[in-house]
Amino acid sequence: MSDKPQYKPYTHPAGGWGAANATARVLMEQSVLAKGSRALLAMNHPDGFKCPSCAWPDPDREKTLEFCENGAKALAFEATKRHIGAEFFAAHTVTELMARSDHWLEEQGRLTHPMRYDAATDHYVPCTWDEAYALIGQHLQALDSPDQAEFYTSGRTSNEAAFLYSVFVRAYGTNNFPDCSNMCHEPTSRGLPLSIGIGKGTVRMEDFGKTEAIFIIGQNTGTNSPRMMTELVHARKRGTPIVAVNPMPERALIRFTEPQDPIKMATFGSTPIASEFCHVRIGGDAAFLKGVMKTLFELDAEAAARGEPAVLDHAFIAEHTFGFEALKADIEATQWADIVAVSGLAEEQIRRVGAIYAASSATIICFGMGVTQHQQGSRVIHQIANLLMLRGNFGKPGAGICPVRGHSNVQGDRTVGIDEKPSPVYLDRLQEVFGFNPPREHGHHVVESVQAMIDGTAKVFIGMGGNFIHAIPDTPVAYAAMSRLNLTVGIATKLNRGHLVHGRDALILPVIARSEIDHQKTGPQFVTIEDAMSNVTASRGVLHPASPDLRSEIEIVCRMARATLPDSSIAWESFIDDYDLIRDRIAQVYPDLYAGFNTRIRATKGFALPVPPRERRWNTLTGRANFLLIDGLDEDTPIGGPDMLRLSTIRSHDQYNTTIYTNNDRYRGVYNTRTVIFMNEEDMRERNLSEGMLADLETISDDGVERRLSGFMVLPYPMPRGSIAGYYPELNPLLPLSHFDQISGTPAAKSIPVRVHAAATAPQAEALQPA
Ligand SMILES: Nc1nc2c(c(=O)[nH]1)N[C@H]1C(S)=C(S)[C@@H](COP(=O)(O)OP(=O)(O)OC[C@H]3O[C@@H](n4cnc5c(=O)[nH]c(N)nc54)[C@H](O)[C@@H]3O)O[C@H]1N2
Ligand SMILES: Nc1nc2c(c(=O)[nH]1)N[C@H]1C(S)=C(S)[C@@H](COP(=O)(O)OP(=O)(O)OC[C@H]3O[C@@H](n4cnc5c(=O)[nH]c(N)nc54)[C@H](O)[C@@H]3O)O[C@H]1N2
Ligand SMILES: [Mo]
Repeated sequence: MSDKPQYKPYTHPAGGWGAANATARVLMEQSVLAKGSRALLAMNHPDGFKCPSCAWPDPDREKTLEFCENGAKALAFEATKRHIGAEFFAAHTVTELMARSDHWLEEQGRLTHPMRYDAATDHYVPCTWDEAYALIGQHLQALDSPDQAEFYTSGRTSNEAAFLYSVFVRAYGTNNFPDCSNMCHEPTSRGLPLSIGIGKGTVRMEDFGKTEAIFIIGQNTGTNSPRMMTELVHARKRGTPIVAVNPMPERALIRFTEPQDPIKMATFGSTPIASEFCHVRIGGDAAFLKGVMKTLFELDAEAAARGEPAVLDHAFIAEHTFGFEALKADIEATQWADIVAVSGLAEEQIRRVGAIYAASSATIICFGMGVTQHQQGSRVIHQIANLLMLRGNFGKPGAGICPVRGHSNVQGDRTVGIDEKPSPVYLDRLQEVFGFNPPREHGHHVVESVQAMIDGTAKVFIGMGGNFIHAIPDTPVAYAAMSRLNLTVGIATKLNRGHLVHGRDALILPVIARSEIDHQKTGPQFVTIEDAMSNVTASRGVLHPASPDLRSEIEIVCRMARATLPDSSIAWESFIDDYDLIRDRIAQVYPDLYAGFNTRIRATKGFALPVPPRERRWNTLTGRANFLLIDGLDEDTPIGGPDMLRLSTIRSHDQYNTTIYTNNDRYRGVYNTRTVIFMNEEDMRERNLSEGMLADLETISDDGVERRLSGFMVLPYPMPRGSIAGYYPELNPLLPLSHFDQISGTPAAKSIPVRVHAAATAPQAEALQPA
């Protein structure tokens, strides 16, 4: 195939041979066929390591393989034979590297040596680990206040490393914990507790086998948590209805072939997934959910009139909930015409969905970034909880809420202390167990930490994994702010943009990866993670580390702590030698969750942390599950005139967040390019745009800042009118830092108000190759 941009709409089922081929190809391309295949056999097995790609749990069934195409990609790019050390950095200045694409940076391979930025030559030069820790210690000690440092975490970090990191940072004296979760499922972590008393999902894997209806709202399962497709395929084969709500008809939500089902693959068989595909407008989910609730109230009234069994679970509502009358009044006051206009869905379809929901005595609602990344993302989640509560879908088999988490340990990191708003109970425990007085004042989340950099109050940034600068909004402003810092530290496996946009001093510290053996004084260590269903499991690497100069994240945290707090009475060094000692401390700080941690994690394949709503216990201010309201139907503040479009920034099939594996997006038919926008044909016509033309995008905002991007190729796509989509992180310069969910601070990356016009200068209609 040529390397020119191509657009070739995909009409086959997702999964199947395409996925199997892609798996083999990526292992070959990264030269890890033998090593990679061996590692894949150990992935997600009790004696092996947890897949670094997503947070979907392992099913409790014996299967020889438990991985997916995108897990294989993540592994292949982690286990790659390509390495970059001192010679690589000697050959390229940082300015040169900055001009390269994210894809190129990722392709260079694993980092193998600690590096320090040398401003005189604009190169990263090798340094020793001791020099690196000393530099960090000096900078942190020199600050006027610990609150001038920002300590970022990305969700791949293990429980053990995250726990120690949170102890170190608090012993140093701040709660500044910007976390990838702040850009992701924070509306779940902060919003959902107001409804049901916990910011986690209430569903366990076994519930998928017992459910009578599944909703998937704003989540691209086939790409971002492909192992979940197995549960969907099984459910559909049993005849369970599946309702998908999405502005994009994502291929795997329509038809899917299990890549591990050889008969289906050979016979081109496939399973239809969504029994009802709701082609919602971007930002139309609250309207949709209110429409489904309205149907329920109407059906319930009709049933009562006819003397038939009730549709609402009145017993559950009476015994377990608060605020029912207010919700009822709100829904009754909402007009169908408005619901239809805002959701973009026909009343008839919403009523059909309502009937599916009413007929199911156990429903699961799953959701992803299409729900959370809106200006009122938290309140949309409240509507999901409301809908579930109306039929008592908490605390019974086959039912509940299922936020599909992103990073493999993003949920666990929060549980063990990565939290800018720590609870007083936790801080008291920390004080008791470690004997220091932790700071009580709340710290910065992601948006606040960027603001502190812009304001010049932040001086030091330490990134425990991730690619902060590329994941956050307002890219150019963020770059400038980051460049003014005294010190930036990237603790990472691969080179990324975050290492190139750096402070006056800068360090790149390479780590042992999840798939690699972590050998310490007391022998090979294992770490633990908590998946999206609150199961805690062990992860043991099986491959040899990419270089002898790598260190574990745990060692790096402990040595940073010692260099910064030389007089600390905490025995940091002991934790490096034996990770059991860390788990003992976790058990002491969280006795309700982790008592007997070391014994329990060894005795079984893992254990589940308690989720009180499963027992209909509600840890809320009212002691009940709360029906909560959203004002009106718009989850994003209306701004701009009739030419405003809502832009959703999404992932392609071949990327992992800011890591770009290839420039293809197979299921959406896009090849060799990422600078595209998916657009409804009517919206294109209105703007005199045709397929393959290049367009300019401009954010509509009232803050007086101009945000524009040029040269994005327009692709006609089945999008609802007024809704367009394109890829993150390329489109992040259009996302204002101030455009976020008020309850959680999560940037509204799925609803940027924009104007689109034909590009002023670019050559037109020639860029796209005929497919
Ligand atoms: N292979 C792979 N796996 C991943 C990741 C990855 O990048 N690559 N990232 C990981 C991470 S950190 C996360 S958080 C998850 C992300 O996984 P997802 O939650 O699936 O995230 P996105 O791809 O951003 O897009 C979500 C979906 O929301 C839809 N959508 C957009 N706007 C709206 C809306 O207003 N309403 C509704 N109902 N839908 C909307 C989009 O069309 C898209 O299908 O995946 C994790 N797993
Ligand atoms: N516009 C827009 N912006 C978004 C989103 C969106 O949908 N739209 N999504 C948001 C979401 S959901 C998220 S979660 C964030 C993601 O934000 P981040 O989590 O910060 O970004 P990643 O791209 O996942 O980070 C990749 C880097 O992590 C490092 N890494 C990989 N494995 C390891 C490891 O085992 N240890 C260590 N120490 N480092 C490792 C590698 O160096 C790699 O380059 O982006 C957010 N930003
Ligand atoms: Mo995420």
